[in-house]
Amino acid sequence: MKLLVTGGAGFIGANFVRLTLDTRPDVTVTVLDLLTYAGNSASLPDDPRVTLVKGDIADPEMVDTLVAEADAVVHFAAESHNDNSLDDPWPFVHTNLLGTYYLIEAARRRQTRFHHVSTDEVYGDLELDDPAKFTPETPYNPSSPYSSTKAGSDLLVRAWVRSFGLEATISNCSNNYGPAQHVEKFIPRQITNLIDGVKPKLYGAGLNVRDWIHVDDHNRAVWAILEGGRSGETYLIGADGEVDNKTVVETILELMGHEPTDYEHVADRPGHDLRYAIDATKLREELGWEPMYGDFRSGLAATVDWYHENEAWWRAQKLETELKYQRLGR
Ligand code: NAD
Ligand code: TDX
Repeated sequence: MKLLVTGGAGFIGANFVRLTLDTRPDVTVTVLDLLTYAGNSASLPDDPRVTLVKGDIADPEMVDTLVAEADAVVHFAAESHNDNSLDDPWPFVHTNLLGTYYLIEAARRRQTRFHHVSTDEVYGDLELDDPAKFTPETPYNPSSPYSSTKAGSDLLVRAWVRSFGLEATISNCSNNYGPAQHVEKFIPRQITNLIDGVKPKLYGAGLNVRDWIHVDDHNRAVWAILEGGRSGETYLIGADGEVDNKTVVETILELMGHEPTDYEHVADRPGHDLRYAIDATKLREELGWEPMYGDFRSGLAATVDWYHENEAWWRAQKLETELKYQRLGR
């Protein structure tokens, strides 16, 4: 099987490629990645079964050629960071909307199986005391330029299934953590700050809740959907990992040998979503998926170790990232 993986040099995509090589001896992978600030070819395994093509998913000719050569497409490529989308929304419209459009047009022409990777943020947010969780029936209500462009890309895929018979599935996953995540994101930012002797930065009061899942559990679910998912269906991926940001920071501090109170509050993110929570019943019952990383604290400890052991991977991103946050006042 020949798989085209877009965004395979990013955090989740590169972990997906690694998992694929480890578990599917019959699969070869072509990665299409623009290697933006968020992409890193060093995240990809050095393996003859992987070919990296540097290019833009919004380049229709390149996309058509690569989709024509593939048996299936797994689409991870995106501009993925909310804070950046509040600073400059254009790359989000370009990549998340236009890029997805060109990919599904090529998949339609070539009749190629397509899996679209998306986020729980398309559903907006929940109140802290709301017993509800997001389900595949929850109405779309995105808050930020990032989540609205992801919501738009999901709707394009749904329409291409219904109007043109595209064979496609969609997954909406909660917050991922694990190795090789860019240091702009919450958990790696705090770990690498502490390695650099800088206090963790908590937006606002830190009461916001995210539903954490290990990246390998997300990617095992993507494989389950690719193999067993029904075309046109949306599957929500989550591992019942709700934790508030303050508790995450306190846990990182403890794991790294600091006082749990040794963090600072910084200005809140404008429009900051309060809480995300996933009901993954459909994925569990229909496809038999179960998470393997049940214990967030030990997954977090392994992630802390990864950043200690792989400073060469993240060091080049760190200064630029913190200068950006300084400019944003966060
Ligand atoms: P990331 O920012 O780490 O990686 C994105 C990758 O896409 C990078 O390698 C980048 O170079 C590439 N890319 C960006 N624009 C491109 C373009 N125009 N053409 C080709 N490649 C391009 O993101 P991530 O955290 O790995 O997220 C991957 C996907 O998973 C995204 O679609 C995101 O919306 C979704 N998702 C992420 C999370 C999370 O917690 N990180 C949760 C749910 C869903
Ligand atoms: O320094 C920080 N301090 C802080 O308190 C940073 C960078 C973040 N935060 C807060 C904001 C959020 O409540 O931590 C939480 C997580 O922040 P991010 O890592 O930026 O993630 P989030 O905005 O929740 O979005 C993530 O999950 C869903 C991914 O970036 C998206 O790509 C995915 O779709």
